[in-house]
Amino acid sequence: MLTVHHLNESRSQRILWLLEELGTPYDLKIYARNAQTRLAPPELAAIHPLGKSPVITDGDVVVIETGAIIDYIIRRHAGGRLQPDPATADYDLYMQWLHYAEGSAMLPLMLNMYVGRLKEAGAPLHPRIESEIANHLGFINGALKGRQFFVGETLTGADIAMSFVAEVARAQRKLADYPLFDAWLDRMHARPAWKVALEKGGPYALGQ
Ligand SMILES: N[C@@H](CCC(=O)N[C@@H](CS)C(=O)NCC(=O)O)C(=O)O
Repeated sequence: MLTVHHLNESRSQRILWLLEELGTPYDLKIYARNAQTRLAPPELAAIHPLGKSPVITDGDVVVIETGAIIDYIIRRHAGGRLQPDPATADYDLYMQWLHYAEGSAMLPLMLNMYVGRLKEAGAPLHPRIESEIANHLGFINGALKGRQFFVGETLTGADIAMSFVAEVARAQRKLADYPLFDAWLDRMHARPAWKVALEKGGPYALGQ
């Protein structure tokens, strides 16, 4: 049985959403962040030495990293549902979004969060951080022109991977200038599986 080791208010919410969309059975273990530091509790490091979430276990197999987990679940537990046919160009685009979400898009948003904690001391870094955020959100918004989903005509793991980017951008009040990405997030929030995943994993409260 697949087990999702879920940290409250975190990226692992995406994995719950994926599993609810697929209707794949899973066990859920919830870990609570330290209220002061927001770090994961030490019990998570017993699952994987990084002590981060998401992490899944499947028998003896331990998988970390959102994109790899989405790929693993879709290949091993879903018969390839929620991804394009690997022989198609859509699959190449799908892989791009799966890697891009954490590999590129999250970096300036995370920098904004951490540098924001420096208050005035961080001021010299903000112009560069803001221009990088605008670069990425502009690219993402443009990619959604004329589309309901990131790839093809239906939901894929790419939408699931990209959801945390949208959540954090919205929490940082960055989405107003990117209406296609903003509206896409509203559409994802309206999905029944999203709502079930939120009930199980608990709401996001990602303010800085
Ligand atoms: N790129 C990784 C990031 C994992 C990550 O940093 N997770 C955060 C939650 S959003 C975490 O576990 N933070 C708690 C900690 O660092 O102690 C992924 O997407 O899986």
